Amino acid sequence: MKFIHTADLHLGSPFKGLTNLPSAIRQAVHNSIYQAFDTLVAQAIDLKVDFIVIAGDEFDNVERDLQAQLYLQQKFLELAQHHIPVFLIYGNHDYLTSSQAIVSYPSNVHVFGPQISTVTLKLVSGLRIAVSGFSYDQNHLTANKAQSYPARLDNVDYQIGILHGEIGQTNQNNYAPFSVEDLQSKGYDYWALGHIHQRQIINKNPYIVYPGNLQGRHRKETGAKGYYLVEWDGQQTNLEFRAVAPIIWQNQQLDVARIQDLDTLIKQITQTIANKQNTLVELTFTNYEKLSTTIQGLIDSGELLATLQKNAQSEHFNYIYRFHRQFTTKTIYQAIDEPFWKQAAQDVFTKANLQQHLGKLQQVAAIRDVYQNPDFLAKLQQTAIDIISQNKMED
Ligand SMILES: [Mn+2]
Repeated sequence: MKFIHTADLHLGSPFKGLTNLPSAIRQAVHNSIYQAFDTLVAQAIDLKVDFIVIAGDEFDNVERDLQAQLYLQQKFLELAQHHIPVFLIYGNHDYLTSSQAIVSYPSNVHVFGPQISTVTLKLVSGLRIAVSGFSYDQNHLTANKAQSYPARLDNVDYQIGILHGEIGQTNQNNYAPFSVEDLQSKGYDYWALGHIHQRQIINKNPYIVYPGNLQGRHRKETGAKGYYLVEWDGQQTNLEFRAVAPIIWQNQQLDVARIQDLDTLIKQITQTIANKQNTLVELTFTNYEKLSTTIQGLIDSGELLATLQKNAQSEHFNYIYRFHRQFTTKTIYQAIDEPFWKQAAQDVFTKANLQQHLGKLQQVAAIRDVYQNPDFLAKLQQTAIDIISQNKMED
């Protein structure tokens, strides 16, 4: 028995902030999710999987882009022609509302409603499969839904729980918070999770799995993206990650500490991103302060990046969409003029400023006590220093 576990397609993603890309690359990015799912469906048919599980956030937003809906309908029809069932839930991004205009899916697709329910399926091989799940009917679910899933059915060979959510405490987390123990206690054979876009196997016995999203959509969703092919041999469950995302977001680093001239820098940049295809690269220069000021000028002004971008190929591209300048914190810190910093700190962290900041809160004795503690000003200054040195020296 084998099935595909995927989640978080986010069809209809607007891909904000990519307006500066060359049009061919921008088009490729916009098509990428559809292309990734095309590949998934083609492989499902090729591999003759028994069914597909989609664990929420099929659509990027509640209104559900019509093109995305018709696309999914078409893909589900293709799967219907090959007798491949689909079990799906909706997540926090595409939760069910009464005002949605929704296209219908063919009968091979089972959509779970807002109440937790279980459906069974008998495979051609005779194996009996149960799938339990529910769809969001609101953006936030602070209740622990996992605990309300039914115990494993006795008369099935394999039971799967589909859940869109994240590990956390009830009422402290908005996405159907659960614990690993909650899931384990149900006795299911596999938990098909969605919501977290980073692929991860949380537990192996039974498998509790986030497949991650199918296609990265921005600079924080880096690396290969795809789905899990899950096989059960009657004893053991085995997982195989299959990358299908046509475009990869990647962070690359280049240490520029020893680079003294522009030719070397350009050569090393080119080498760093070589051998990559259809990759959007954020390139971080480490030890940035070691570069000469003239080279820094070319980077700071955006001229170097713009030039490299202009020369980038739009087919099989490895495109740098952003330079990130990373300074050695210690060095930059020493570079701040010491007397100047001290003067600034004295000017900012005064009793008068603090009192003004406190306002009416001064009337609360406990708060006033804290503020009047002589160590407090010093602590505040140190905190400011820490924050500045950790976060603010980066671009
Ligand atoms: Mn999502």
